[in-house]
Amino acid sequence: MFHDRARIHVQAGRGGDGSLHFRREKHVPKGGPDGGDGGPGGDVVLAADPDLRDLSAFRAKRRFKAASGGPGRGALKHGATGETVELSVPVGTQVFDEDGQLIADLATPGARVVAARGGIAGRGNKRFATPTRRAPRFAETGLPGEEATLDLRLKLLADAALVGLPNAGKSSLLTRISNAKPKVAEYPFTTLAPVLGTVDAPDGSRQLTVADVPGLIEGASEGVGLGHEFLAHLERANLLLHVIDSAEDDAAERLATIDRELAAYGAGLERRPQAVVLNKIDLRTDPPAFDVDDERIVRVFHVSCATGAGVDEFKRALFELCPPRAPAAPAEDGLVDFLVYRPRPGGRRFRILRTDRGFRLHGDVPADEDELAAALEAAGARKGDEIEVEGEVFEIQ
Ligand SMILES: Nc1nc2c(ncn2[C@@H]2O[C@H](COP(=O)(O)OP(=O)(O)OP(=O)(O)O)[C@@H](O)[C@H]2O)c(=O)[nH]1
Ligand SMILES: [Mg+2]
Repeated sequence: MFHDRARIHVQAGRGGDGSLHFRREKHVPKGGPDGGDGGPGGDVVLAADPDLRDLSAFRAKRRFKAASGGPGRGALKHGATGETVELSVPVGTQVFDEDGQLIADLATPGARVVAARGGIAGRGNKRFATPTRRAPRFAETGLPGEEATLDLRLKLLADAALVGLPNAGKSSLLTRISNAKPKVAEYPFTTLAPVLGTVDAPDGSRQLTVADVPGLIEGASEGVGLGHEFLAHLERANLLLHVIDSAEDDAAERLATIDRELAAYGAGLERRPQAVVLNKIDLRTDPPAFDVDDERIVRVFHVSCATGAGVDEFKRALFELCPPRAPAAPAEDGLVDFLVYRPRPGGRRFRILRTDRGFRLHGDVPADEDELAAALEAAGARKGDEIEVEGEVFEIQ
């Protein structure tokens, strides 16, 4: 089974208590305060792992708790930092909070987000000593860690995705062009879960990923058949490959059926560029007629997955139709940037990135301070962390 959704509960560790302690040494009757601080609680972190295929690991275990920080002790000993719990998720996982707000989009290998921040540690009594209060008889307790219920949603990352009615030959085509071996059979709904295939350029210079998604039928967007469960996996494909069984003469009608479902699903799928692949031409004596005037249709191919006719040409063209994605911005001075927060669509004017020194704001500085504060909090920033804004470094207040 393929699991593209999971609901998990994360609980960060509690901060350790500060110590209430006075120095005790031989021949020193009244030592001063020397209670150390507690250690901060451990975070729960989600990290995108390119080796994971889906979210099925979260079927067995859904609750995760990071370790508490250790208590401070005398002689100014700090408590140990609570160990972080790191949960691996497949690349392409989006994280939503209970209100359905997107917290993070872990769309690149290694991308991380702090899903629950560890509690702040309590300070030891030494910290409260002043010239007038030389023997503070108190220390702080640590604060509880954050807790959250999160919805994880995997949206596959592919350059192109195969769409079409059941039995059109989508899986047959993926088998022809890629390393994937999806099941092929003469009955509808053979493919029950999305499959990703890697396609090598004929000259070996590039690779593309193509997703095979279960067949769509009329009503798919409302839950008929299997399709709508998987329409989300089309969202990130730059090109839709519309496979049509051309044995019958109603190709345009079949195209329209699928188009209605894409439009009903929304998310811009109905505006995506499409290549039409008229398959099963071996079953015809004449070439299939297809004259649909639609600006989204960038190319029309005639192929037979049975004989292989037209498949090489299709494969070559696929590399022209899917230009290389812009390479990720080169890391300056070895810094690794991870997207950790992106405001909701509509307000996508800035992003908070995590660097190995702290955080960096990309894009327009938000005029609304609360918006910035919320973004920093969602990104896991704490008071005292550094954030770089337009080349200047600030301490977060
Ligand atoms: N004659 C002929 N048969 C084909 C061709 N391509 C696929 N088929 C057959 O069509 C049937 C369906 O092929 P699949 O690749 O499983 O179709 P699909 O679109 O993945 O179907 P679902 O997974 O059910 O959505 C199988 O019996 C294939 O062998 C072709 O070019 N010519
Ligand atoms: Mg299939």
